[in-house]
Amino acid sequence: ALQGGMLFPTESPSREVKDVSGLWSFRADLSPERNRGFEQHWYRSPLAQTGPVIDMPVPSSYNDITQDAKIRDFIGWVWYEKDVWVPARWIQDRGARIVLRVGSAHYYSVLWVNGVKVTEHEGGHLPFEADISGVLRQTSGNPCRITIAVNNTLTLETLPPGTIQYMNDRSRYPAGYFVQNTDFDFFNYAGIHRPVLLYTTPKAHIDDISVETTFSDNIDFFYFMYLFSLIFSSRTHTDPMSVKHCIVTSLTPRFVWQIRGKGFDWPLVVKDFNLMKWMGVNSFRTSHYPYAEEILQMADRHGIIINVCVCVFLRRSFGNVSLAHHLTVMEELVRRDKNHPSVVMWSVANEPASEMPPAGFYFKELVSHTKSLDSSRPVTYITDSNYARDQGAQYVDVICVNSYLSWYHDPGHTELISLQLNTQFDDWYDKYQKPIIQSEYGADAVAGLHSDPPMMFTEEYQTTVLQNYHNVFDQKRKEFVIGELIWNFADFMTAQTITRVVGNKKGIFTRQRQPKAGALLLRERYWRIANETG
Ligand code: GCB
Repeated sequence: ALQGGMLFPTESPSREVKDVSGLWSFRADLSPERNRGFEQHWYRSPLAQTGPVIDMPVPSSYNDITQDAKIRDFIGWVWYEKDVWVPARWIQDRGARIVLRVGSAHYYSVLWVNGVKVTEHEGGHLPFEADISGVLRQTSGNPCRITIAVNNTLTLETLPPGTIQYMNDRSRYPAGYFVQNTDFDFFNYAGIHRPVLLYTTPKAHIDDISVETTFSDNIDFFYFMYLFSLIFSSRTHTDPMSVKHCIVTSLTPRFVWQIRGKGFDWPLVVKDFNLMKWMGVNSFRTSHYPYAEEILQMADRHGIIINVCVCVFLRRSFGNVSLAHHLTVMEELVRRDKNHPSVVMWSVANEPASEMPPAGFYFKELVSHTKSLDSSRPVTYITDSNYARDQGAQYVDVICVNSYLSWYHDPGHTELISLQLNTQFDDWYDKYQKPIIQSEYGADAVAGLHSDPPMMFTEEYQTTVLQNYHNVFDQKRKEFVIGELIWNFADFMTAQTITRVVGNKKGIFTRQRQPKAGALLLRERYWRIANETG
């Protein structure tokens, strides 16, 4: 189990926070083995002394910052460095603890301060930190030099997993040529994605707290009511809009924008919350990885509920190594997010290969471990497996199903959605008698592309798919369907493949956050449901 807490750094009379984000020096290690930085100890001296450096903003993905496709598609170690001034009183005050904290960096990170290694961390979306008081007091250096090496390589042991494939056919590929294969559908943005902070606490300090939320209402027998009641009782600024009898109407914001990739960006976060409120959305799913804590804080304040996800696409790895790492990631996630009233359910995976035999044991362990970390919230994972072959649904509290009827199956045949979706829901419910959320559904639409009768990739086709799903939701939510989450809030970047036209276009907003016809359809629907259910 993890040692200690991971409280969000907040200023107080006894704690100071210094944000050292901004412009950092940067170099990608383009050497064939990608290991020159470690061989030549790039952390020992200023980075500019061991080779050329470029400016790199933090927080931001590095991929889209330059004009160089080698940087966009880089796989391996990149090196970041910044000189920062540590207030003299922090260093002099022996009762002060000085901590260096990285909100997140994708995927594997090593940290040095003045050439001394202070920590390393595996995992792309959760914070890590190191007490650097000792190093700062021993190495007299001020300004102090922070060096962070970040490696985005994904393997079968990482979450999300991936594989590195060497291309050995010398008639087609140069020596040493390799590619990163992944099974997930978003661009593998990399770099330092969330703020880098220095903060102090007194030596004797509170390291962790646990807030227990209680119910303020007689809400118990439906799961969706349970979901909502958590917010009701524990928010300090309660939104007067009553949501307790309504279904989860929702979407998946990605907080990924142009240029900065996955880099945390306040204007984007506030814009996306404004768009969600404009639409009447009452929840969202952090679909494929944990989002920044600032986003959870926004959700707490605005009364939007979240289902937090830890990882994606366990398509191939069901080994013991990945289970052990997966349990650790759940510990890090629950430690970080347990006190957010907006977090109403833990999701341990997205579209795993849950029909494979090892999946039964894997999900049994994963779900029970998560429940042992937090017994107050339901646990789920998102499945796209066949109900009859799925091995893990028996362990979850809510069944979350993704389906793309008339898209990946029966393309063009929206008239089949009603029959197939009814069958999908009845199959799952008859087998498990558990509440069901449609956790993804949708269709790609290139904004501005039109056709009537509708054709795939037009705005009309997207709205027709949504409308057909909604007709079924409206019947089934009287029974056991407790939520609908459209895929996706906004278009987003993916790897280059023949099925993606500069990214995934299933957004109801473009990447620039302009609405397609589907956004207006959903806006009308969500407000109508909110009004009907009071
Ligand atoms: C899914 C995945 C999501 C994809 C989506 C799609 O089921 O969870 O990552 O982007 O389908 O559009 O194919």
